[in-house]
Amino acid sequence: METDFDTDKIRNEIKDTETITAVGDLVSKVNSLFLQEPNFQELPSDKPIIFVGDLHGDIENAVRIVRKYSKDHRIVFLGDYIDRSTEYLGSLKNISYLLKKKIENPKEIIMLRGNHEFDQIYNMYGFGDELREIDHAFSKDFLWKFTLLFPNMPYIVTTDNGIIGLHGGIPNVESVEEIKNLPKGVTDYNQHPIISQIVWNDNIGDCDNFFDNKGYTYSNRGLSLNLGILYGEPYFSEKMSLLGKKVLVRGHNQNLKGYSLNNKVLTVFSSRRYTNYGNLKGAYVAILDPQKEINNALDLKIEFL
Ligand SMILES: [Mn+2]
Repeated sequence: METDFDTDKIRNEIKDTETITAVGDLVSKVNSLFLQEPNFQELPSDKPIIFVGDLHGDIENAVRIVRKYSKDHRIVFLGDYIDRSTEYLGSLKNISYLLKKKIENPKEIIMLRGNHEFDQIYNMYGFGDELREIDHAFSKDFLWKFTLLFPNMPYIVTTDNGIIGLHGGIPNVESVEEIKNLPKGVTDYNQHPIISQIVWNDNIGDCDNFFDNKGYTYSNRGLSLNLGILYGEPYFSEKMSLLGKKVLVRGHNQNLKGYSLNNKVLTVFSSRRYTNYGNLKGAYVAILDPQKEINNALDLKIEFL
C-alpha cells in the first residue's frame, strides 16, 4: 500500500527534478505566472489551506507535503525554499520541484518570497554554490535566471476568516494600501523597507514585554543593520487591527515554538534541518479551514511531517 513515507516513490520524483537542463524552462514559465499574481492575495474559501514553513532544501518533506495535501487543499509555501540544505543539490532540487508543481497547478500552489530568495543571501548560504558547482559557465545563466525570478514572487496572502500569511512579520505600515501596492522586481531588500520587514521581521516569543514606546526594536538578523524589526504584543495588535486580520501565520524562525503573542501568531517550520534547535518540536504544517470562524492560532490544526 502506498503511504506518505514511501521513500522510493519520493526518490523517483526527486530524480525527475534532477533534469537540470529543464530547470531554465521552468524558471521562465513560472516567472510569467509570478508577474501576473498580485503581491497581496486574498485567497478563495473553497478549500482548506495548508501553510508550509521554511523548507531550506528539504526536498523530501516538500514531496511528502505535495503528495499528501495537493489533491484537496490549496498549499501556501511561506518562503525560504533554498540554502542550508543538508543534501547534495538539495536547494536546487527543492526549488525545481516546487516550480514544477506551481506550473501544474498555478492557482492551488502559492509560493511566497522569503528572505533567502534574495541574491545577497543565497549567494552566501548555499544555493549560489550549488549552481556554481554544477558548471561554472552554465550556472552563471542559471543564477541570473533565478536572480530575475525571485523578485517577482508574491509576499502576502489573506483569508476572509482573518488570517494573514507571510514569511517574517507584519511590516510597520500605516495603511493596508502600503502593502497592497508593493512593487514587483525588487532585487535588493535594502531598497524597500516594507519588503525588507515582511521577510525579516520577528516577534518576541511568549512574552508581552516590549522595548520602547513604539513597541518594537530593530532586530540584529541579516547581513546589515535594521533590515527587520522585533516586535511585541502592542505593536502587533495595532498593526493587525489596521489590516483587519486576527492571526498571523509565518515561518522564518526555527527557535520559536509554534504559538506566540497570546496565540495570535503561529510559526510554521517545515524543514527537518533545524528540528533539534530551540523549542521547535519538529517539522510541521498548519491546516486552515477557511470557512471556520478563527479567533486565535489554536483554531488552526498542526500536523507533523
Ligand atoms: Mn527566513
